Amino acid sequence: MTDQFELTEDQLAIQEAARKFTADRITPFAAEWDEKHIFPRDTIKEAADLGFAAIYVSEESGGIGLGRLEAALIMEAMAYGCPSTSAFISIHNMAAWMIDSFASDDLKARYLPDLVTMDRIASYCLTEPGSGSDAAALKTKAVRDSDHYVVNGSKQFISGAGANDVYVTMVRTGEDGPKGISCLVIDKDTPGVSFGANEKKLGWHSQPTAQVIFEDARIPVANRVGAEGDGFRFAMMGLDGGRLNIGACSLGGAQRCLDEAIAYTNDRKQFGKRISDFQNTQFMLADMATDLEAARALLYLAAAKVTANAPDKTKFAAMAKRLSTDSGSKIVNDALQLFGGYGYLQDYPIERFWRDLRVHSILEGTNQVMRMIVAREMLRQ
Ligand code: FAD
Ligand code: 2MC
Repeated sequence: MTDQFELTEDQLAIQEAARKFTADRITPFAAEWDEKHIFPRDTIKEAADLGFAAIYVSEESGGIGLGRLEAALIMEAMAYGCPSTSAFISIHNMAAWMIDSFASDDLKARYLPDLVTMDRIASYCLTEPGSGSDAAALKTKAVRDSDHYVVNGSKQFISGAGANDVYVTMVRTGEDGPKGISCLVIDKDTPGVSFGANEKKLGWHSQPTAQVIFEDARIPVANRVGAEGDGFRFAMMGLDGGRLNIGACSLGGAQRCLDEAIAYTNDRKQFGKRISDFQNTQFMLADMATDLEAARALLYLAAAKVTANAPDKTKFAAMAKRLSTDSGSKIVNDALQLFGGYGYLQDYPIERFWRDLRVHSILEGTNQVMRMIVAREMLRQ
């Protein structure tokens, strides 16, 4: 091991702070949030007090101005307690970063102070009922009327919809395809903005998911982020970081289940022996640990590339999201197997992690789309 592959003292300190916050404020409560579908707004606000709502928002705008590796460390640590809550905070970070990076000074001044403290929480709205993977086919229309846009359409599967205060929304202001898309910051209480019913989901119970519906909603032109036609690029750049964080949430969840599996198999006896004495158990634990370290190494590398704005950052973020989320789910599934029937019960945390991590292979771009991004870039070279 050389220094080249070690975290710095600052990175270890931020990781330790996130682990302590998780142990004190997330892990003891996560099962109840899941079971009772509690959205832990107070805990999320406490995370913001540590800077975790604006990890890569600049210090000038009130954020803590860290890089994507630090963000991944924080998300991974919080996911050790609750992947759903960690991912929810990640989405807010993505939306806040888009405003900080691309919005006018006026828009930043109006929104960022409350977003960095999470006095207001932001959603990211790209997906529509008719456009999921093919995001550039979105149809929500924003028609210019003097100094406003009149917005009509709907967004599907929006994390935080109905609970959150601010909606960073991709809309069509021009031609078909990616170049006709713009990005608007939309307030919850705007007349013409409403929300669908809270979706009933397999996991991610600590946060609501719903449609956002726009019916002649009048949004000031001053709430546009960047120029007309820039929205798709901004949305994709946001997702480069979001995908790292989702991957990190899978790593954190998988680490937790691996640790639980080690403890359980050391304790549980069958055939007069500890389960961990069977070679099958040892080989499974060894493979789980190996796959986790491999995924973590790729994710940390990809995070460093996104921070450095490396030319191959999008490809690496897609590779890392794909590997971390697929490996994470496999590790949790293997942990569940090692728990036998008890893994299937809510008495132990494994089944919650199994449910929470499953969606990471679907959202922020399915793992098929991740392969498409990687292959496209490989074949272009
Ligand atoms: P589809 O695009 O219809 O895909 C269906 C299947 O076809 C998938 O397996 C897909 O991989 C495959 N497929 C599609 N195209 C191809 C292709 N070219 N090649 C090979 N296979 C292909 N979106 C937001 O904008 N904001 C959010 O906050 C948000 N939160 C979410 C929270 C949850 C709990 C969920 C479930 C989703 C959320 N999403 C959000 C939406 C999410 O990003 C989409 O579900 C995802 O991008 C896939 O879109 P889709 O569901 O329409 O599936
Ligand atoms: N960074 C900067 N620019 C990018 C980019 C990136 N990562 N990705 C694409 N672009 C640019 C690209 O360069 C091009 O611009 P130009 O023509 O000037 O070169 C433009 O955007 C269009 O890109 P493509 O030609 O690649 O667009 P296409 O429509 O073929 O496919 C695809 C893009 C499939 C990668 C995109 O639609 C995608 O990522 N789909 C998945 C959708 C998704 O991830 N949804 C997640 C919703 S959020 C969520 O789930 C949450 C839980 C929050």
